[in-house]
Amino acid sequence: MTKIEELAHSVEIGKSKLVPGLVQECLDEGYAPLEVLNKGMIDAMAVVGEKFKNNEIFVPEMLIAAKAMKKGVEVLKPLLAGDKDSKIGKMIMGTVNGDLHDIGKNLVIMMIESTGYEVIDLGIDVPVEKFVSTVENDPEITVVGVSALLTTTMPAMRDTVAALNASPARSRFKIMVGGAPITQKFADEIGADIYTEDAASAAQAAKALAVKA
Ligand code: B1M
Repeated sequence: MTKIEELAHSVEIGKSKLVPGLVQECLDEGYAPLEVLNKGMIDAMAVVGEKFKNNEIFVPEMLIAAKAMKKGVEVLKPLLAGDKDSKIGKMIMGTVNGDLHDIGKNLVIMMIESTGYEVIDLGIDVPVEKFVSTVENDPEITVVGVSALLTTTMPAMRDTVAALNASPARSRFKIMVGGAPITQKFADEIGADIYTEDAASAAQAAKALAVKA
């Protein structure tokens, strides 16, 4: 088993104590930080999801795998976040009402921060009103990021985007959406400005917005 396979296996089975050391060992062996993230952790979470779907594991196992991944991400964070340029913008980001998934959102925040944005993390299970009041009360905010991981919380994303679209402050911010069940078609349908598939493309899109502004 290669070191990165060992890492992926440890994430899958939720070995929180082993994972940070294995991430470091992968880096020491010359794996690039993004490769460690993608092959050693994100792919492992996909396996976890598959096993959950097939009733081979249950919510507690999914939770401990998530905790293990978070520990690993902490080691990678300084490497992936890079040196921040001067501040290029300010945005908020949250996972929609009813949805507790935050690993993807946190990665998106980390990558966007690396471009120079100040990102206010609204957290998980964020009520529609919280997105709206936060952006309305801070004129510096030019982007609102909305994440959803469940097909059952896609309606909450629709509601959030609808409320943001109805805001009197709408002309000064863009709405970015993403998350595993979200598609460009859905983003267009609900009136979001930007859909991106992963953290790296979300960061590119946010940076492009700041350049245009
Ligand atoms: Co949940 N869960 N979960 N879960 N969980 C999924 C999402 C699921 C696909 C598993 C499965 O069945 N195969 C499934 C959803 C099925 C569906 O909706 N069709 C599911 C389910 C069913 C559930 C529960 C309902 C289970 C239950 O209780 N019966 C429950 C719901 C709780 C709730 O939210 N109300 C639940 C609970 C949990 C845990 C709490 C145990 C845990 C989350 C812990 C945490 O996040 N702190 C958990 C986990 C870990 C998963 C899986 C295994 C992994 C998710 C993850 O972190 N992936 C997941 C299976 C899977 O994803 N294949 C699953 C890694 C992460 C890096 O990817 O989040 O997709 P992701 O983020 C990506 C992109 O989506 C994108 O960029 C990120 C980085 O590249 N992205 C954006 C995300 N947000 C973005 C925003 C953007 C742009 C891009 O712009 C703003």
